Order: sequence, then structure tokens, then C-alpha cells
Amino acid sequence: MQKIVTIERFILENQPRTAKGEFTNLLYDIALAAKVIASKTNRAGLANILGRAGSTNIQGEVQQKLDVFADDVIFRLCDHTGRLCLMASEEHEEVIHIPPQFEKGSYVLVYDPLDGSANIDVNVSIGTIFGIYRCLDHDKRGRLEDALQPGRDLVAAGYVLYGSSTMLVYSTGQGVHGFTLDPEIGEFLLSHEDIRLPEPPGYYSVNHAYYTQWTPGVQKFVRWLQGVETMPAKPFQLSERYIGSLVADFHRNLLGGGVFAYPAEKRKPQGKIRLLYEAAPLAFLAEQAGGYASNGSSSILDVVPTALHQRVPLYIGNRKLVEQLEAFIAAE
Ligand code: P6P
Repeated sequence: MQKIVTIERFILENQPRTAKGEFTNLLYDIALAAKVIASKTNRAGLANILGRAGSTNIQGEVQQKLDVFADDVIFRLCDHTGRLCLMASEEHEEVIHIPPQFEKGSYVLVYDPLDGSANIDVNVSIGTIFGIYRCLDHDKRGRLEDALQPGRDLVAAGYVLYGSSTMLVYSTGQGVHGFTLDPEIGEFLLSHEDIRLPEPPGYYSVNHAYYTQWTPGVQKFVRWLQGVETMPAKPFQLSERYIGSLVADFHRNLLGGGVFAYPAEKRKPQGKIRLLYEAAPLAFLAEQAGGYASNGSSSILDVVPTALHQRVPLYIGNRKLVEQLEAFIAAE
């Protein structure tokens, strides 16, 4: 019988020697939140949770009920555990302090509870993205500075993809590992150990509708991906796949090899993707899988956030593709 490895067993067997239970248990908490969110996501059309919650988030985006639900689940599963000193969520304008009655912990959790939520009503895969940092202040009160750390300082990052199956993919700096939820037993089971971006890459993902908004170097890069530009030689053919849900597009490129791009635009010079809880955690995973993530000129992991919800141009996936993008932009 094939060895059955639950995420709990894998975390325990692979936790850094120095890790205390706090970090390991925080990963359990996130896996539990993923199960709870998955249970609602898979029946969104039935549970009268479709459509607008009426409220809008700080991005001015109309909040879907599932957005609000996912954000609430993560907060309520993590606020009292004594493992965190602070949280930051895409759905909250300010940092989220741990309620005073609860013990503080050593870690910061940043997260996008449900990215791609515009896709909920059309039954397209959506996802949760998270990153974990160490608290900087030793009295663990948790301040904004604890959340504004560069991705290079992440101790863990991952995502949950609510798709044809529910997958949790994470890294603690020892490779990238994927777990698939078995809904019959309610366990995440190891299904993709040590994920590496394959060579040659198979895909590129970008929204061509914005082509006229891009700078010449980015336009040239996309024409190169298409084979229209023929220098430098590109001895492989790519397919274009773009689902408009970052976690789904990233996951496909992670498993099949490729590059995802949400470029800077003339009207949006910082692009659309958020640095803290979207680009940086995915950049951490990409590097752990042998790839690279850039803002167009340097590693996403080296960008020090100055605001919780700042955006960043994002080019992420196979290193050679992303470095070629940087070269085209540098030659603009
Ligand atoms: P566009 C979803 O709203 C999201 O933030 C990402 O999940 C996705 O990659 C991107 O926006 C899609 O944006 O402008 O191509 O529709």
C-alpha cells in the first residue's frame, strides 16, 4: 500500500530542527483554515453565498461573500492561538492586531484570503495566498513594521488552490511541496513532493488586452514568447494560458513550466498584483522551485514594502524567461 503522508506528518518530519511547536502548529492552523474555506468554496453556488456581500474592501472592490467568509475564517482560527504577533490581510486597510486578551506569538501572518474572487460566480478556480515572517519586536506587540518585511525574510509561504481538487502548496525554505485534499477523510495528503519548475517551460500567462499599455521592452518580450521576435533563439514552443486567477495561473506554470506576467502599465505603473501578500509569497515559492520573480529590474524578494497594499509589476516563473524580460526592459 502506498505510503500515506498527511500534511501534519510531513510538517512534523520536515520542520527545521530549531523549530518550536509554534511554527509547526501555525502551518496546521493554515491547513485547517484551507479545509474550512474549501468546504464553502466547493458549494458556493448552492449556499446562497454567491454574489456581492454589499461591502467593498479597501481596494474599492465589491466584496464577494466568500471573500468575507475566507478572511473571517483565517482570522478566527489564528487570532487566539498565541502563535502570532500580527496579521495583515488584503481585505483589511490596516494591520490586524491580536486581541489583547490573547497571548502573542513570534510570527506574522500576511494573506490574501481569496484571490481572484471575481471568478467565484463563474466557477473558475480561486485561491488563498499566505506568507509567514518572524516578529521583529521582541515584546511582540506587533507593529506595522513587522508586516513590512521583504520577501527575502519570509520563513514560509504558500497557497491554497480551490480548483478541480483543493491543493495546498507551501515551502519553509526546504523545497516546495504540494498536498491534495481528500474530502472523504478531510486530510491533505502529500501528492507533489519537491516541485521543481520543469525545463523547457510549457506556458506563458499574460492579459494581451493590455498590450498597448505596456512599455516597449515588455511588448517585445511578449512578441518573443510568441515567436514573433526571434532573437535570442528560443528552442521551444510555448502555449498561452491565462485564466485571470493568479493562484491558478501560477500553479499551472509551476507544474508545467512557464512565466506569468502582470506588467506595469502606462496608467498603472505599479501594475495590479500586491507585493506583500501576493507577489512576495509566490516569489519565495518560485525561487524554492528553481525559478525567479522580478519587478522588471530586480528580484521581488528584495523589494522592501513601504505600504501594506502596495502593488508591484510581476514577472514570475522559469528563471531564463524572467531574466530575458529584464534584458528586454533594460534595453528599452
Ligand atoms: P486582469 C484577480 O482579481 C487578480 O488580482 C489576479 O488573481 C489575476 O491574476 C489578475 O487580477 C487578473 O487581472 O486585469 O487580467 O483581469
